[in-house]
Amino acid sequence: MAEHKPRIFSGIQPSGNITIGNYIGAISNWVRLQDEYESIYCIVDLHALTVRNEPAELRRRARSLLALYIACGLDPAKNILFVQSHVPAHAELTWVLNCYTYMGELSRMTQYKEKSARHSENINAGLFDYPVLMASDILLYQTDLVPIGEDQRQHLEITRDIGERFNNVYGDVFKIPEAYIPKVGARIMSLLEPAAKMSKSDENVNNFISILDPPDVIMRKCRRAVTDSEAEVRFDETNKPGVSNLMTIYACMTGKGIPEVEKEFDGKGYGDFKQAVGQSVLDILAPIQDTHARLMADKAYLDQVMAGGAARAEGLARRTLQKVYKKVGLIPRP
Ligand code: AQP
Repeated sequence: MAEHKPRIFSGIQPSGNITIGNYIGAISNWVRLQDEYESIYCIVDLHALTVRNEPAELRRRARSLLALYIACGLDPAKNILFVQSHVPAHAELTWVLNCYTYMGELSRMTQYKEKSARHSENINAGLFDYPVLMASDILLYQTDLVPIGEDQRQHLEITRDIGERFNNVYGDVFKIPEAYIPKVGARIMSLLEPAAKMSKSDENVNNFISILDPPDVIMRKCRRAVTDSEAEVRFDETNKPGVSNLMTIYACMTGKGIPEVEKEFDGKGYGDFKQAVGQSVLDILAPIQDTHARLMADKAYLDQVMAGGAARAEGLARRTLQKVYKKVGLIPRP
């Protein structure tokens, strides 16, 4: 009998070129987990509509993100890789779950508060409802584990709350998922403002390293990253947030522990340290960038992966959606 593996679901919005924060906090863990789990990784393009995009650019970024998933090491033969808008069940389940989610709990979401402050000209209902779409993404697939960065912890908690609330009324319809948040690298900070999270949609490109930045840009951004006046490579997130963030990046890129990094740079200045951080990022990103460029030139292959992934995801998602429709009292289509 085939062994039944627990299931993973996760995704990234094509809201910009993904950063080393997205790579360290999410994708690198997905790659590590892909053999142990049946994994479903989504390009959550519907989520990206919560802010304004240039349509052709959004399409390009979604395709590029699929190429990056593969270039980072996600094997399309082992994992289901697909685009959220290709599987209508995500939007359909969102409507149902909206009716089981309270305005009060959505208005407490940190991301909603931050994004509505940042996009005060466009505080749309989609931004408010973002966590319900995310809950639908996860619950549709009867997911066991959701590997995410720290910033998504609150959204995973509301996903669990919505799922449990629904199950309490209708029986065990949804599996209640657990979060998988890495111990190191769950919150990579902005390079120039280390009190804020590194984000791909940041207006200042010097705050993040994009996974597709050319080598000279990566080295320059590392050189310019904010540190402090102590000239001591020591991990102390409260008093040395900039240096501690660079240490975390270096540790994640090299696979070294933080104490080992402290020892390695004992007595060395920030110049040497930043050079080493930049080089460690380049070493990881160079092969990813090469593969990404090759895949982007092969539209037929990316289309084939997208179509195959959507077909497999659709089959799983429909099963859950039909169960939900039946439970809430909708007539099955004759
Ligand atoms: N700085 C970060 N450090 C560690 N993990 C991070 N993630 C995001 N930023 C960091 C994780 O990456 C995954 C994808 O996130 P998303 O695209 O769905 O949305 P997000 O969390 O809002 O990421 P961004 O980069 O900040 O996007 P924008 O700028 O569009 O809002 C998630 O697992 C997230 O935790």
